[in-house]
Amino acid sequence: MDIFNQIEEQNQKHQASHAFQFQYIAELLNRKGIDVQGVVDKIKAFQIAIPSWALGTGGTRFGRFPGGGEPRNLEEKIEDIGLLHQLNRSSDSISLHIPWDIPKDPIALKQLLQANGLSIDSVNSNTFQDQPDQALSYKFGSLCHTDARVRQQAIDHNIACIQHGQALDSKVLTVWLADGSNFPGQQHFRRAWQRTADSLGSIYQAMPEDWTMLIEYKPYEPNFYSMVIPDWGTSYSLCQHLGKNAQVLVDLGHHLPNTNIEQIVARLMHFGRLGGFHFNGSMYGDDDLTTGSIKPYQFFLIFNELVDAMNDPTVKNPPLAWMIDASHNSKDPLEDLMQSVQNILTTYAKALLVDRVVLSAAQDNNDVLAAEELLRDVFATDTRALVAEAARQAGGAMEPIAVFRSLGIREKLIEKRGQKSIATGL
Ligand code: AFD
Ligand code: MN
Ligand code: MN
Repeated sequence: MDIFNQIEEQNQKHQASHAFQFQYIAELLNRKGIDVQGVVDKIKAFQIAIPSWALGTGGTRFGRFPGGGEPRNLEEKIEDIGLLHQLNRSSDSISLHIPWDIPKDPIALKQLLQANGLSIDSVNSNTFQDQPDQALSYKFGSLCHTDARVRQQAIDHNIACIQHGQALDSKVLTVWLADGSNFPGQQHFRRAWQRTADSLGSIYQAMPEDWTMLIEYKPYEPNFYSMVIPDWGTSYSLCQHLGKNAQVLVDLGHHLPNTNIEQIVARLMHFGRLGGFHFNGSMYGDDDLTTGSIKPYQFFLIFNELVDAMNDPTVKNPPLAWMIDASHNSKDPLEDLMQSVQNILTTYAKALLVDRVVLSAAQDNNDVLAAEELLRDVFATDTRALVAEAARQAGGAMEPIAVFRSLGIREKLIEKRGQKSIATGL
């Protein structure tokens, strides 16, 4: 049986209980004067890019435990994401990482993308690993390096990434740097910032007018003393230095515990400088867990700020590039991605239900309890039936993981690609 029929059949199986649950939430929202189909339409329109490096099992510091059937090349990665998109109708693009995904035949790839209903989201550069054919080492940094020749090599790599992206109609370059220092005194902080800014400037100059550069920050790496771009402030300062086509990228896992991420996204959108978003979940730091798995309330508060700013016509922030950035060490990567997408959509749906007029009034009147209770009430609302309805209307599966399992997709991938195939990535 093909996947389309299987989706139909599974949806039929769930239809009775879905209709019951959807009717209940629709009635509840109607009473509050919310346009239910309008919410469903917004959920349908929300698309989340999948990174090519999240289709295989992530490595731990001590080893890698692949589950089998991982994509062996870019074509197979596209097939995997095409499948995801067919199931959930919410993952219509793919982010590439160079040199892991150098497109060998862009024309054929574009056809494959089209056949799968996909496009290329962003192109990510990699100057955090030395490649075998590389002349100079990034041991002491890349764009921040003290040696101009190393910086030039890293600049050239980023420009090559832009060219690969152009061949596939991408318009976004994402830069994440592992540059930093391991010990106090090792690096001159001000000069390291300046060298990084100058190097990014050269890349920015080489970028086509209609491209965006996303600059990702991260507070630490294991064994580190300092990162050159540790926080949103540094990322923002670099964007200011570069120009209007540079934007800050927020990765949910790149904050120290208890950081108020919702406030960060609100600030950045207020400044018109939030360009993109990497979804994942984290307990301690850059854990790259399933989105929404650890701190669902915080995740909702973040989405609440995003939606608030997206709905506010006075906010001049460009549309955001949404992407999952996760690592799957113990779950099937495709199942984990589907779980993440579901969690993102149910949380987005909640944020859409916030009555912003009432919330603003409570805030202006300093009615602390009313403001907080309004958010808590929405957070407690079960939005799963709204997301299932969006999937159903879009021709996707109301229970995508159930379809994935009942079709034995992983087993078939293992049969085709082998138990020991390993996808490129970290
Ligand atoms: C690393 C970083 C960051 C980045 C990814 C891809 O932590 O999240 O987005 O590599 O470059 O995992
Ligand atoms: Mn990231
Ligand atoms: Mn990360």
